Amino acid sequence: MEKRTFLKLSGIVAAGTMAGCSPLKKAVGVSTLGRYPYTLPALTYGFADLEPNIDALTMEIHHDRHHNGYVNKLNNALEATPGMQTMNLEQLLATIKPGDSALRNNGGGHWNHTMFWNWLSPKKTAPNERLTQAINQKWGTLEAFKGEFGDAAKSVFGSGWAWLCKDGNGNLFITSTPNQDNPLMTKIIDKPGTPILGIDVWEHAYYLHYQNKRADYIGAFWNVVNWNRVNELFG
Ligand code: MN3
Repeated sequence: MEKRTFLKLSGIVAAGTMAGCSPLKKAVGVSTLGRYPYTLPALTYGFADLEPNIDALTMEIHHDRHHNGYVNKLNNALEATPGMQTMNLEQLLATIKPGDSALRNNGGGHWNHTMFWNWLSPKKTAPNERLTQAINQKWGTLEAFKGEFGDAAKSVFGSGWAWLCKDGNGNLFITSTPNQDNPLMTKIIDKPGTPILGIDVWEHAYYLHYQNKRADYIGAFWNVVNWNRVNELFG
């Protein structure tokens, strides 16, 4: 991982840990990723605030039940592996191996969802000049980038995520991972990187409103992307 980005992610973690209680309320981008024992971060907006793009009931179930489940199971898995309790979540994800199923599924689940809530916003935002330049350099236009990212999200077979990542040289690339894997799991996945945007394409993320129409959910996702957060992570 690029040092600058790693420090930035670690800084977020440190800020979350020091603030103690519900730091997600303070500012977009500040998370409670922290360390063991992990807690479910509060959303910075209401369940209904992303409607009609993402419906309130989906947001509520997704956050309160699915994400909460990953947090609880991650803490349970870490109870059994005390040697890993002192790592922060990014270190943990970089350490685990393919056979560490509970830590892989639930550590990934907690990281992915904490990031996901902050990649969404009811406010209209846009990529800044620096990010726009990088996107144009790689894909030609923002629309072309969205097309390729959308194709990656559509072609995840079953459950998983699509990502816009930065590699070690700061170059952008699109990738996807199955289940709750993510590009920080350097010992597990083929194409490691630092995610600066991700979309959850598990059916639980969209099925109530969109049923089998994953492409419509992906289209609507762009209406609620928090580009301020993506700009910040791009650096
Ligand atoms: Mn999910």
